[in-house]
Amino acid sequence: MGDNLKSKILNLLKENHEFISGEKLSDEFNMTRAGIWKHMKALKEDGYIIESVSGKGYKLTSSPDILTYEEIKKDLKTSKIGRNIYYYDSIDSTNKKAMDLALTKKEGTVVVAEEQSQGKGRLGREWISPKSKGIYMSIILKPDIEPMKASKTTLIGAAAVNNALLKIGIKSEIKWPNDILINGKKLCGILTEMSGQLNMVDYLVMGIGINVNLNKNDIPEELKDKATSINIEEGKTINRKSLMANILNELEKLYLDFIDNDDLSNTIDICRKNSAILGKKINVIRGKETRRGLALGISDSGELIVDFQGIRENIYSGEVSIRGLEGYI
Ligand code: BT5
Repeated sequence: MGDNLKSKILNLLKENHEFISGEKLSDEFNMTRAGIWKHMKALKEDGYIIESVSGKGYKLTSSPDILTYEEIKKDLKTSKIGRNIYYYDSIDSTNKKAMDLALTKKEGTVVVAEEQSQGKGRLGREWISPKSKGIYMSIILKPDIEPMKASKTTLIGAAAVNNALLKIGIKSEIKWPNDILINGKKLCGILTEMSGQLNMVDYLVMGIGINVNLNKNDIPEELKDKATSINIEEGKTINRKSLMANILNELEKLYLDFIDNDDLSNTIDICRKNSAILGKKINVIRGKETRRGLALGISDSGELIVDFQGIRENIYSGEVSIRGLEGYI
């Protein structure tokens, strides 16, 4: 209740560029002047700068760089993805939280955090998540599909990130199935987790981690040759709020194509056109086994087509890691 009122007050402050009197606010929300003052104090603690002048009232002069619904909704054009956001200043893992919430929350619910203490990569690996420098979010999806098809949603996520970056003039490459690279270094990773039965997915959680404004010092020594951020590559600070909203916008379009029309063609097209590995020699790592092959293409249903010494094989995502033979990718 308190939070709801706080966000209503915030909305009113955002809509008005002039001072609003304490009296008007207390009438509007049917609460005492002291009550209004308490909410203003809470907003200030969240990082909002609010001028208060006696006789004039309150005026919002600046908003913090945080990824709450209030802050991203201006740029959000979706109907369901991102319309319900759980925001955390700090959390262990947004994927873990989203998996816990998924059963009881609507499709499209997003969990986002400013930092993660136990950000997860695939296969028990770690995702470094320094505070307020990246976007760490998990989207709850409930597609009516078989578990075999679930890994395709990772490609939808990768295509959405690639498209959203292109919209702000940043060219990236997709390393099938779950990495986004700039200049051969990893900028974003996607981890899709699932809960389902033999023939039906109950829910999916698509976790997206993006290095946005990390500087060189934010990247641990052992990752320096394979990880990067938009800021490091482009030399400028990027607006995380609008990037997050744009990724959700792109994601919803591609996701609805997939579940409403069983159409993955736009996603596949983006993954092919912006691929970091097609035409290149790669190592395909499955468990302890590493095989060398040539990445030939991506099939219409999203598998990687690899030539292993003359024998073609379709590789399903989720079960392998891909390494380029030169450099990291
Ligand atoms: C991934 O795993 O790339 C999936 C990462 C998903 C992270 C998101 S953040 C929001 C959501 N909540 C979570 O808890 N997770 C998701 P994988 O392909 O296994 O890559 C992990 C490897 O990438 C690590 O072993 C490191 O080598 C490297 N790495 C770790 N942190 C990185 C970072 N911030 N940037 C680039 N590379 C990183």
